[in-house]
Order: sequence, then C-alpha cells, then structure tokens
Amino acid sequence: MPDPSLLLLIPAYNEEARIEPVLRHYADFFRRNYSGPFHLVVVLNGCRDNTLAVVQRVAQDYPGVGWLDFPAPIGKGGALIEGLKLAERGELIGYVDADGATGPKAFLELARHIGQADCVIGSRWLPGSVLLQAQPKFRQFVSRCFHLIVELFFWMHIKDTQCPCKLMRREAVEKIHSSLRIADLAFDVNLLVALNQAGFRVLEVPIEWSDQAGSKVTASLFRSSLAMFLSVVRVRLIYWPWLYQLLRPLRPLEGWVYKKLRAPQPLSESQVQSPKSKD
Ligand SMILES: Nc1nc2c(ncn2[C@@H]2O[C@H](COP(=O)(O)OP(=O)(O)O)[C@@H](O)[C@H]2O)c(=O)[nH]1
Ligand SMILES: [Mg+2]
Repeated sequence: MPDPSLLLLIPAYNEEARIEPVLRHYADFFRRNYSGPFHLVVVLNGCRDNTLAVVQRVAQDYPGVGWLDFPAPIGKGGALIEGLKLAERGELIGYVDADGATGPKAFLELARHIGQADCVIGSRWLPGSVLLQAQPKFRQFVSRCFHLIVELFFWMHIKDTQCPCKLMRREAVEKIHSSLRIADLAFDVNLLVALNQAGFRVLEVPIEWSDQAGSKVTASLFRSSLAMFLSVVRVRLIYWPWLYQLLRPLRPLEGWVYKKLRAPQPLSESQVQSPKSKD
C-alpha cells in the first residue's frame, strides 16, 4: 500500500537566505523515501526580500512544490490558517519551519507515528529528543515560562507546544479549522487546544532538532513573548464564553496593544470560515 498523501506547509517570512536548501532537501528526500503523493506548499506573506523568486526557482525543478503568497502581514499563524485551507490535498497535513531546524528524515519518522493519534507533534523537551544545536539559554528560559503559563491555563500536559513540527489527519484539520484565530506565534497553542477540545488525540514524540541562526523571534523576543501571552489569554477566554462576552468592550484596547507590539491581530469571527470538505 502506498503511503497516505501528505501536504507539508512551510510558513516563510523574508527567508531568501535560508529556504532554498531546505526546500530542495525536503523535496528530494520525500521523492526518494515516500511512496504516496507529496505536496509542499510555502506560505509567504509580506516578504520584503526575494523569497518568492527562490521558491519559484525550486518549484521549477520539483512539481510537488508550490506556494501561496499574501501581501498582508497575516503572521506565521495567519499563514498557517490559510495553508490549512488546502487540507483536501492531503490525507495528512503537517508543517515545519523554513530554516530546516527539523530535517525531512526526522519529520518522516514523526509521520510514522500517525497511526497512534490524530495529531503527532515533535518535542524538544521529551527524553529521547536530540538537540544537535539547542536554542540560546535565555530563549529556553522564556520558552519554559511560556510553557508554564500554557499548562496553567489549559492543563494539556504537552511539554513542547511550540515545536514547529506537527502532523495531523485531514479530518481533524477540517473539524477544528474554524476555531483557529491566533495569527502570531501562539498559533500552535490555539491549534492544540482546539484539537483537545474536539476530542482528537495528540501524541508528543521526541524529535531531532538543530536551532538555526537567523531567528526573527529571538531578535524580537520581548515583543513576540508579550503578543504570545496576550494570545493565550484570548484562547483561554474563547473557551470561557461568559467572560469573553463580558470583556468585549476591551477589544479596541487589545487591538491597540497588538499594533504596538507589531504583532498580527487575531482573526475575527467574520474572517473565519471552514475549508472546503472533499465530499
Ligand atoms: N508566513 C509567515 N511566516 C513567518 C512569519 N514570521 C515568522 N515566520 C516563519 O516562521 C518560522 C519560524 O521563524 P524563526 O524566525 O526561524 O523563529 P524560531 O525558529 O522560532 O526562532 C520560519 O519559517 C519563518 O519564516 C510571518 O509573519 N509570516
Ligand atoms: Mg528557526
């Protein structure tokens, strides 16, 4: 039996310097090691460099590689929400970062666990994970503080919600897509909480990871962390509808804070629509 069709999304913002070898490595590896259909879609938005031209050059060599390009600053989460609308292209849908922190071999090993769950996520904090190059110490500290907040708010017992290496079944994506609102880097929390609430099983497995130079998150860690905190509060409130309604008058203030933090605004109810289902 061939492997199930797989759609891999890669969000990319100003990645002209890092993305080309990563795309070629993934496309090559899956061509040789994966027997089912494989599509790789780069989701770009607001790039001010030549990322699009680089992706187009790679796509000429690999027919399975494509892209979506949005001019608006929709953020990494916003880009993934758009990409997940293509769910009908794969029985399995996953995403990784453009910098190659997780290579294709490690991603395929992760995919092999999907028989045991509806969503499999890589973890840098489980015993057995291999960190060829760890994140800087201060980034790790901030990451653990964030983890603590997420655990207090949602009690999911997931050690690494933020690892950008996740794979889901199409049914799960289609069911929860309309619950995805968070456009900044706390998108992963939004996704995992939605899967949990909908009763899907999330399995966390150790991953091989190598932190890459050139992170835009580390470069703006304070701003990014504040926006992520605000976003997890919002996700918490979405599941407490009475409080959410009560705090509605504070919306303009929230919008102002996101703007000051130069973070993408969460999607409003009217912006959210479910992806097309195949049947
Ligand atoms: N589409 C899109 N991708 C983004 C945006 N911000 C970050 N990314 C992508 O998210 C991934 C992680 O970014 P990176 O700077 O490597 O952060 P780190 O690995 O968490 O330190 C990369 O693939 C980036 O190109 C954004 O605003 N839009
Ligand atoms: Mg990175």
